[in-house]
Amino acid sequence: MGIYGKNRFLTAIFIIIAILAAASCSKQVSEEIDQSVEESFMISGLTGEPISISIDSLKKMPLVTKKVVSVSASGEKKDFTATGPVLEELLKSYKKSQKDLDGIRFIAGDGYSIEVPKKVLENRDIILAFEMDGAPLDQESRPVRVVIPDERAMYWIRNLIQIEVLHKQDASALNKLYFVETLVSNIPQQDYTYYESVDRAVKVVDLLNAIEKENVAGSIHLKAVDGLEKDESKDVFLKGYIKISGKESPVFLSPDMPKGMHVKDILWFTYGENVVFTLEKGFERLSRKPIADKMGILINEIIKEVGLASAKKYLFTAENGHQVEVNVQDLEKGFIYEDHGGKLCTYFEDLPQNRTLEGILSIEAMK
Ligand SMILES: Nc1nc2c(c(=O)[nH]1)N[C@H]1C(S)=C(S)[C@@H](COP(=O)(O)O)O[C@H]1N2
Ligand SMILES: [Mo]
Repeated sequence: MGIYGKNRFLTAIFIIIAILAAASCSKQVSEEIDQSVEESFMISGLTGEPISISIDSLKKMPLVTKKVVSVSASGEKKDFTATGPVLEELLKSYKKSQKDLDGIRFIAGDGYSIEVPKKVLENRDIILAFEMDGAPLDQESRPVRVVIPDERAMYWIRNLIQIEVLHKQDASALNKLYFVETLVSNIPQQDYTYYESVDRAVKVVDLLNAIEKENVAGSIHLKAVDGLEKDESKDVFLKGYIKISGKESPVFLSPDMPKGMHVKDILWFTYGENVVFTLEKGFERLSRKPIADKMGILINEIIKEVGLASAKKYLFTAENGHQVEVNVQDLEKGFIYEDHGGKLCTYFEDLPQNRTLEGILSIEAMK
């Protein structure tokens, strides 16, 4: 390489260094600009008008710094230190207390949202963290990461943009129980791709329409086989699917919903005065008993598990429309089992078998 060539080489290196320096410089500048943007989130439903809360104003409030452990759905644990005011402190400036609220919903910028039930509001500190481990939050978590020590990480919402204060009517008594297996065999099903497999799913809209045509108010309460319980807004629920075959079914999900909002292995969920129960999942949680060459579950155990209203008589309805009334005393001898064709059937031990139904759809507490 001649002198001239060497110079050209050095010039090229110099230019590259200059470009890199400029790039890193402008990156720094853009980060600074980003941080100086007034970050904020909204609170709705607390007072008449929605309120905007700036992160700068949070920083001026009494702060807590707390060592916390988050436990993910898979059981993985992470330790960190969260810094921020508690929600109760923020509500105090509006003369409110979280203990008096019916429920709140945290809404994130990425489409994730979660309802925090009254029980959690009554018992837990809710930290509105703007710092983790002494450093500003990462881009995914800003402007606030909610931290509720001793509660599941599903409540620890990142990227908080809104707190919706919920106003709830008293939950209605549950009068009618449906079996999901029979329900879904009578409504349209479709293919649903779930990771590597193609399973079957139904639209939540179709499922709920098969139960009740009228508009039902209130949240949906779901319980999974591992004991997880969760409220979901009707709006969110109606946009989703229930996957009914393959892994983790029944699972509430939707292709355009963050995975953290999916509810796997549903044992039951409520819809107004109705509760939809999965017999197949009942076998994993309730005691089973052999009937002939099949396994059954005591009807009373199912009723107790879902909290169906007590009554003197219960009306059993099959998918073909056949109905029988059963006295509460006879119920303790009753079982539900799945026959060889996959149909859910009733069986009443030591009783005349005129109470037997095939393709059982629902059990209703008679008023
Ligand atoms: N904005 C937002 N926050 C979220 C979620 C999400 O998808 N988006 N997932 C939640 C769920 S289900 C869990 S288990 C935790 C996971 O927290 P990690 O990512 O810090 O482990 O965040 C919660 N907060
Ligand atoms: Mo999660």
